[in-house]
Amino acid sequence: QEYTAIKLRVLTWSDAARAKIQAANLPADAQVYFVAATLRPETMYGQTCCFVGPKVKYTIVSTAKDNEYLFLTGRAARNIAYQPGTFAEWGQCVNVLDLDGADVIGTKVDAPLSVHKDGVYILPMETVKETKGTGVVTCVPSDSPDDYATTIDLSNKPDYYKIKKEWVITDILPIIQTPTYGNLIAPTLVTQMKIVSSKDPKLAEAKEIAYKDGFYQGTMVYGEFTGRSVQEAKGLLQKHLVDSGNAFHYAEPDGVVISRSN
Ligand code: ZZB
Repeated sequence: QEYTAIKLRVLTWSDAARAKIQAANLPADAQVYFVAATLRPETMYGQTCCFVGPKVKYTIVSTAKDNEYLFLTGRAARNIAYQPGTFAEWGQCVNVLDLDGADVIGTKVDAPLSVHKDGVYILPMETVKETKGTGVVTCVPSDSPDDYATTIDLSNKPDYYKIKKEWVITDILPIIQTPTYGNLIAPTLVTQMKIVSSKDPKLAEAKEIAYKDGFYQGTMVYGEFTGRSVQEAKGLLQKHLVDSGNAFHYAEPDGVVISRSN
């Protein structure tokens, strides 16, 4: 799978994460980035939050470049260390601190290209898979049915999810128009298919439809490439994000988990 890995810079830590980070003695000028693996770089304008699995294990690793640290699963960190470019030395990723997803909920991050310029929050998504991508999922509720369904759940039951209601952005920005589903494909599909929660099995089909329709029929209705097809805009926005230092390519090895004994 060929992902674009988007870097969301930490603005303020949640209380639980701050305590552990202080104990781990990160340098004062450390820049930590949540790394979200996406197949949809053209949708990044619409990021409203970023998801972690509350029970998933994550790690903060040093890239040994410019006081830069990455937050992601240990498995993804090792895979990325074996791709040239992101870490100063090939194969060298120094683990600084292990954290649970639950620790970082409420952290505020800067999401590149998002219209929410003051930052967005790290929120829980129970369906995040530890074995896919980086275990960090940036949320675009206009175009991802899973993200929309999770947003509704979080906004309806903030106490249950141990979050503040004001961390959940429910205002949804149209980014892509398709002839069949209008300019908010994910909310439209969730309503039409009577999807009732973020764990509804019908979400797999909704995601399939949203990918296909968005890619083959979609036109950008927001941002620099307004009026262009999604097929064109995808590559242009990926390049823009990579060239500006806000993302890098992440090719996930198929079914192979690189591991080391130490
Ligand atoms: C932003 C985004 C915007 C995404 C969208 C999708 C859509 P796939 O198709 O199964 O390979 N994702 C990434 N990692 C995980 C994970 N560990 N657990 C759960 N979900 C994950 O999945 C790739 C997409 O699934 C990624 O692209 C990411 O969400 C999420 F408008 O990033 B995406 C119709 C989908 N639209």
